[in-house]
Amino acid sequence: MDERDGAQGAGPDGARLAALPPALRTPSRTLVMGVVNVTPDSFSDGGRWFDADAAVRRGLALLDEGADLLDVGGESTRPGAARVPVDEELARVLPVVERLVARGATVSVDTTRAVVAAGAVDAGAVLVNDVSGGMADPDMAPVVARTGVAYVAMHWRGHADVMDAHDAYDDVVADVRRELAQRVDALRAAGVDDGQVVLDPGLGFAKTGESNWPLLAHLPELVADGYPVLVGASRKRFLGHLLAGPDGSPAAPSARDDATAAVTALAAAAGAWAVRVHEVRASAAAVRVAARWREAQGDAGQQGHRTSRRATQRAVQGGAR
Ligand code: PMM
Repeated sequence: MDERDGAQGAGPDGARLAALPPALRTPSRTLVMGVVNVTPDSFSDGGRWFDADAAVRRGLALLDEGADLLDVGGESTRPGAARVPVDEELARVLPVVERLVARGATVSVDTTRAVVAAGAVDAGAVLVNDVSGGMADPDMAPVVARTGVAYVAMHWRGHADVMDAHDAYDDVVADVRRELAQRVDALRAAGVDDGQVVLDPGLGFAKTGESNWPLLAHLPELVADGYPVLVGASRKRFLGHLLAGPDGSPAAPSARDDATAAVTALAAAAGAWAVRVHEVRASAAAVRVAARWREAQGDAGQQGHRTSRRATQRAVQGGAR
């Protein structure tokens, strides 16, 4: 992606992600976004939090476990899933957003529809998490521009019912970065400010199996493009395959949480802005480990510098062996 003026995130008021509470704009560690799926059929936690009361309880429990923000979604993106009617999505999402905001949560809405995004922002959401990066609904970018909310543009090549057929890449890392840069151009053209944008490589979306690993391994390159980066590895199929049993059958979604936390630690060490996870506690610990790790790398660099200066002094004084 080209380095461009503003790519470091000066928003209209000079702040990156200005719609978010100050602590979440330029946090000292990777943030943990807890997933609140208000869907009967999400692949990883399908149906468990389907009614509004249960979803709100789940959101509050995730905050207790250390979530920094909550991502409320009413449409499953499970591979093969059919679309939910817009009225149904609105009815699922809006009451949950409103009630979690009323309880003090920082809320993101996971939707590809502009009308749902606009309704959720009216209900208090400060971030729109659009897995289509604006491709599914031409009205999305204008809503994001008008409201000034933070906006996650994820790498996407088609809805859940067809996405597995779009897993052809020459070089998955270069292709994803280029296609994300195209989304940023389209967002700019619609009046969205660079400072509103978070990018996401879209693990598992039009990426079956092996193409997810290079994206994780090359995360520092995406981070270096200058936008905050969100990583959503939680409970995904590629982790199920990694942890397959002796008969080759993938580990169940609920058995992928330890691997998810391992990805969180590595993504945080690579400089991700946030991770999106179903189980928060282990990831909340992992981001803290990674923050100290990165901090100590800085210290170690300085200590190494001091050590080598001492060695130089000894050498100058003739004491070096
Ligand atoms: N993955 C899912 C849903 N929303 N949003 C972003 N930004 N990134 C993701 O990787 C992502 C997402 C699918 O997981 P779910 O059905 O368990 O919520």
